[in-house]
Amino acid sequence: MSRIALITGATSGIGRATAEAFADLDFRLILCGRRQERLDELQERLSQQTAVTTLNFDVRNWLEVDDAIRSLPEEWQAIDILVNSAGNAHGLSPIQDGSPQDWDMMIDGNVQGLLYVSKAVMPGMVERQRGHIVNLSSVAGKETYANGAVYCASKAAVEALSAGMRLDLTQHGIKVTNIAPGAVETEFSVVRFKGDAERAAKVYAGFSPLTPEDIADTIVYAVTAPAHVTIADMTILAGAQAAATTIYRK
Ligand code: 8X3
Repeated sequence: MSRIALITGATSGIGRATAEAFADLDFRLILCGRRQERLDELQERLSQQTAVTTLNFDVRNWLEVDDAIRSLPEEWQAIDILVNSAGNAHGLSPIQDGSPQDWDMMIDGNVQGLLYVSKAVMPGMVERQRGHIVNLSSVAGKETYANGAVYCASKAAVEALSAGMRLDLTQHGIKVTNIAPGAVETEFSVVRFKGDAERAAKVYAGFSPLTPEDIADTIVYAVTAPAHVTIADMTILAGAQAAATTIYRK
């Protein structure tokens, strides 16, 4: 039987591209998100290639997460791969001007959310003594940049969680991969700038940013590596990008 993959944040960006790439590999897919129409559209499309089911829940709410994952029919329960792709940035400003609501969304979504979904999936993986968890961190988890303290802190937490999970789960046959993308053109900056598409477009102006498919390729590489190989950590930058905020634009 083909492997079962649960992907959070599957309705857009890296999550959606990963769902598409996994469908090409015939993985059975549990697509998770909060925008039902997009989940339905994706399910309809990818069902032509593989078995697909969807779950609609907010990763920030433990009861919703736990209920949703418990509600999976028996044949979907043995999750082999978890891709923690749900995450967001909200605001880009000096910390003294930051909004506590924005901070909550980043800490709750990027850190708590990743923990909650993992908590719902890890015990089954431990019981089966196999599994693979892929956490979407960021170059922002490796280096802190001005005006991004809380986003960077949330991704630094993802880095620590990936390392900690690997320490605790390797002995149970579970691999943990940390993926740290640089500048990927998705809805990321539109969300960060609260719908200001013009400001978002400037982030990716004058160079070729990464695409969600570029990152999905690296995730595929990690999850299809032979059993004796763990891809622990990958940082993927755009070709014109030397560091988080050092981008050579034309
Ligand atoms: C997104 C990368 O550098 O734009 O995680 O914050 S960055």
